[in-house]
Amino acid sequence: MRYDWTVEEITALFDLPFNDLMFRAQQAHRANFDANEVQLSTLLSIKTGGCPEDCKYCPQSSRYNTDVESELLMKKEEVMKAARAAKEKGASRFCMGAAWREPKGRAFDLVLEMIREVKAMDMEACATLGMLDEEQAKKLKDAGLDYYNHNLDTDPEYYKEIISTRTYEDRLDTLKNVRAEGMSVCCGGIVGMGEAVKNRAGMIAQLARMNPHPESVPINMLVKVEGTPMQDLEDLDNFDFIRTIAVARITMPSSHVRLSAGREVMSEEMQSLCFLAGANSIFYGEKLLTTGNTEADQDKALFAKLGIRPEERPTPSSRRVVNA
Ligand code: SAM
Ligand code: DTB
Ligand code: SF4
Repeated sequence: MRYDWTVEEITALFDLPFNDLMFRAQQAHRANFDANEVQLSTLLSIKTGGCPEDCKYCPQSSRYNTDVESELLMKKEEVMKAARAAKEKGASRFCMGAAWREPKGRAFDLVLEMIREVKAMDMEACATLGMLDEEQAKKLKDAGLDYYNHNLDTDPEYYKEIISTRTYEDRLDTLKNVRAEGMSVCCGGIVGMGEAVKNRAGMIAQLARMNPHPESVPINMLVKVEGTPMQDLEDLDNFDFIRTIAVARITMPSSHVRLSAGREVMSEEMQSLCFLAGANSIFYGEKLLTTGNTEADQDKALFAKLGIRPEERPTPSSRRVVNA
């Protein structure tokens, strides 16, 4: 396994002829995974809107005038109902998201209770609650949390154009605290925010230089939400997105690469190319956090056409690891 990828090397991967890139991605994928299995995670926004941060892509920031209203933390019973439904539909992981800068006070204690109950249902638990200090990471671990999602979103250079209320370093510190407690890291970014290929390569380099690599790498296509500063950005070329997935697969061969936000507007053929490029995880269920997602029945139909099976609960330690 390599942890010394340079931005130049990664840019060279982005520049490969498409068929060569896909071939390399398939080789890495097949050496580490069953190429016909995809892991299913279901998301729930347990605390929506009213966020003090200024992430320019995000409909939940209180600074932008979007249709998202600020809501209170959901009641535990409602969250458990959603977790049970996700399990019944076949998801192996339940991810709870909160529009917070960081967790605080009684609300954090309530989230810890939710995590304990999801674990009692025999599902993997993931949360994304903003920045964490060491003590908060420990509390999450003690509650049984398996994964913590905290994205880098882009490379350190382009980051300054996207968010001003927290630094890249803050993000890396949170990831360090998650790792120190032995939780699995879910960390990726967004493509289609007007960044250049070198920024995409810079983001992948940040992820692929982590040792160990994040176990889960969500690659989101920007969802352009009305009212956010990014509402009128130009559409990303689909091939640029597929290439990003392939490069993530090659550089982080034993990580789950998730075809994340943006699937709702992708054709079946586009999604299939993403799977061919090495994506082996999706968000499953009709909603992401505040925006729509492909219907579960449509996903099942596509899986049937492609001969893809949902992955049973993954056991990272038993994965074969082969160099790219
Ligand atoms: N507030 C917490 C945080 O920022 O860490 C957790 C929730 S936040 C919504 C989780 C991630 O969702 C962001 O880091 C970003 O990568 C992704 N995201 C948010 N809005 C998006 C959009 N419009 N399109 C694509 N991805 C988006
Ligand atoms: C991630 O990388 N993508 C998810 C999850 N982690 C939390 C969120 C996507 C959000 C898309 C916009 C929305 O629904 O609000
Ligand atoms: Fe808040 Fe997270 Fe949205 Fe940023 S991405 S505005 S921190 S909810």
